[in-house]
Amino acid sequence: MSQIPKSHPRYESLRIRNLVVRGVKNGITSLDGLIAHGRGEAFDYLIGEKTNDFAVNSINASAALMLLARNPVISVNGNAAALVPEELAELSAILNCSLEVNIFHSSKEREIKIKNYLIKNGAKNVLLPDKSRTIKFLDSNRKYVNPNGILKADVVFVPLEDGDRTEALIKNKKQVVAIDLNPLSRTSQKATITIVDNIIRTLPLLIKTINLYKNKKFNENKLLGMINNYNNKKILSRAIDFIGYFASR
Ligand code: PTJ
Repeated sequence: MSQIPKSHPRYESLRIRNLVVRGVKNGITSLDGLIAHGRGEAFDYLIGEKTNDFAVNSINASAALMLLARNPVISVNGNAAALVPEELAELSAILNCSLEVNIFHSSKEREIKIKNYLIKNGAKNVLLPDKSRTIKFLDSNRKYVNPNGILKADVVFVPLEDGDRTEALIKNKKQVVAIDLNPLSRTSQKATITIVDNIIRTLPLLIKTINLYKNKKFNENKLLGMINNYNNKKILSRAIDFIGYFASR
């Protein structure tokens, strides 16, 4: 892996890219994860590589939804694990919920490596899919779920993935919080709440927001009000408008 001088104008972008490359080398991230990351980089460029107000609105609503959930669960794939392992562990601790390894490109070996990597980074409760339990309306490897995690969850947190699952989770009567830099993706369009931002920037902010709501003892009505006032279609339109404006400057 190349050493990047801190003075490089694209230092932060190259630093993040290296995390994914390291993930591949350590057997955590799939080769396809590199392509997914490149797509994300392109969209990140188009949103100015910063957390915009439309993402902050989604993060606030997501914090409320996750705090109100009876059985929230955090789904983890090879890219998310490589990029934000400590933050995923912390989120699972503050929500008192499980992390569940769920990958598209089937590999038992990679599932175990992801689990061990999360534990090494502080996670206490990491579930693996149970090959005898499935959710409906899905044919890919993502259909296999853990009965104590995704199967019984009412809210599933899905940080960055391809678009075959969110719609299926919704049809399985679950609510989905997704992070996706591409506001046009199937995942973005189908999720209950879509955070159009880089997972690297979102996770610390989401953790901060959940802690704030907990410290201020926001009650159920207040949290429900935040969710009811949230409109995902409008948020996605704002993100798409922003990209149009940003690209035409
Ligand atoms: O580990 P696996 O086998 O489950 O595979 C995971 C990947 C991500 C490879 C798989 O789900 C996949 O192929 O995904 P896609 O179809 O490439 O979609 C990934 C989406 O995530 C795209 O819409 C990207 O724009 C977006 N994305 C990529 N990097 C980031 C991101 N969104 C937020 N933050 C990122 N850093």
